Amino acid sequence: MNAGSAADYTLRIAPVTVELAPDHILSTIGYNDTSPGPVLRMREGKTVSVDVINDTDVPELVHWHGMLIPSDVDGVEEEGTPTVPARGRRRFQFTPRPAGSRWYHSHAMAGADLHRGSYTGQFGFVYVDSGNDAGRYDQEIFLSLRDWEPFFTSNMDDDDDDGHGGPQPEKPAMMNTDPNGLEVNSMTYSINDKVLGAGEPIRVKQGQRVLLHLLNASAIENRRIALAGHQFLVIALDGNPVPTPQKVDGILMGAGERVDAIVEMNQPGVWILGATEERIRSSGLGIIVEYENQHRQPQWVPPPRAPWDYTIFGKAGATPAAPDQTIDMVFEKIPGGPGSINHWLVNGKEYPHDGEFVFRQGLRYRLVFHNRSDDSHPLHLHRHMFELVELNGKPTAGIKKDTVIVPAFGRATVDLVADQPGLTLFHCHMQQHMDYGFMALFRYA
Ligand SMILES: [Cu+2]
Repeated sequence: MNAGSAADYTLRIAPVTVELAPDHILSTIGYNDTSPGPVLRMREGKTVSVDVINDTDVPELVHWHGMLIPSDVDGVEEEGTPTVPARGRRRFQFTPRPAGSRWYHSHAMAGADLHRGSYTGQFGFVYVDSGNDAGRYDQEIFLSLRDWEPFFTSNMDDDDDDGHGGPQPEKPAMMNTDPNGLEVNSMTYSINDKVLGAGEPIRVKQGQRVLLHLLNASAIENRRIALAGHQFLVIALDGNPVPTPQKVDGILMGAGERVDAIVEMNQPGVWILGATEERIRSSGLGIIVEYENQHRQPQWVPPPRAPWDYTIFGKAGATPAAPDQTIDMVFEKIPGGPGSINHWLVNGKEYPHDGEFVFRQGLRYRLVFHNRSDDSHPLHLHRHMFELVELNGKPTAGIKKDTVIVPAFGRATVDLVADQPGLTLFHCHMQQHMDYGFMALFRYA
């Protein structure tokens, strides 16, 4: 902890330019002169020090998403992590765990300022290595899905959201029909720092197994992707191996979620890996996959439209242990009306609440997420992993996550053991929803 000695990692927060394409260069805030920031590799269980240097004029926070680490280093002001002051620096020390695909990003509030927090380029992968990775793949590639140049709009299309057409167990009999307020949308999309076609392709050879680490680093949107001509073998969700790996044609990821998937390269050609929604893909969200000695135009083939269903990756027939306590959480939208921003309620109130959410150390909790709104929300619990036990009435077990999409008017139930004393933030991972009420703080009794 000696400030004179070098830390294991240094992250410098400062203005950066991102060359999405030769004719499209934008200015944002990033880490170490790049966005995304560097892929940080850490060893599970080996304590690390990180110097965060803030070369901007506002206080910042670096959150370590998906790690089981104490509140004072988690990177969340509400949990008591000290901010990194404007033009200042601070050293953090923690022991990364568990192994798997994690990420780091700004946890600053943004409110109506679309140049702050997770709207900026402050994000990157952390890969926590267990030390006994079998490594049954030929290439390992990190891909983060992003949108840029956000703006307010009252006309939000959400073709990517599931739930419309599916079961809607939480649809209220009486709907609030007030006019909707402003949501945030984007003009430009990328994978890592390049729009489709502007960067180097992923170069593969026939017969290779390619391990993709996928992250939805969007501040505001869930995203569905596919790789033309190929299937993904999903092996981990939010960095945690799934009980039943399955092949799928498309992957839906909520903001903040990660998926690890193996692709067997058995279809020589030149293909597009990208957003299934045409507008998003043609606005940049894609990357070319090019087989050796193949030179034709990149091909896109729409995948069969199948709903995203986490439960296919679960343990069939397993019943989770009964919880010691069940906590119901009901989420509702207060439509903002023209020109104003929607607000969000957790159990009838915007954040902060008066200490309703309490864990007792060692007890097993069941959280029931009732989404009584017409949006799908990626809900994130800090500093803990939960096990998905039910989605819209379908039971499951064995899927460990830190973020779960609860579909529009849908319900998800998760179990966890309260074994990480300290303040623990819970929120929707869409920055705008979090900033306008969709947040709760758990404390330990
Ligand atoms: Cu939300």
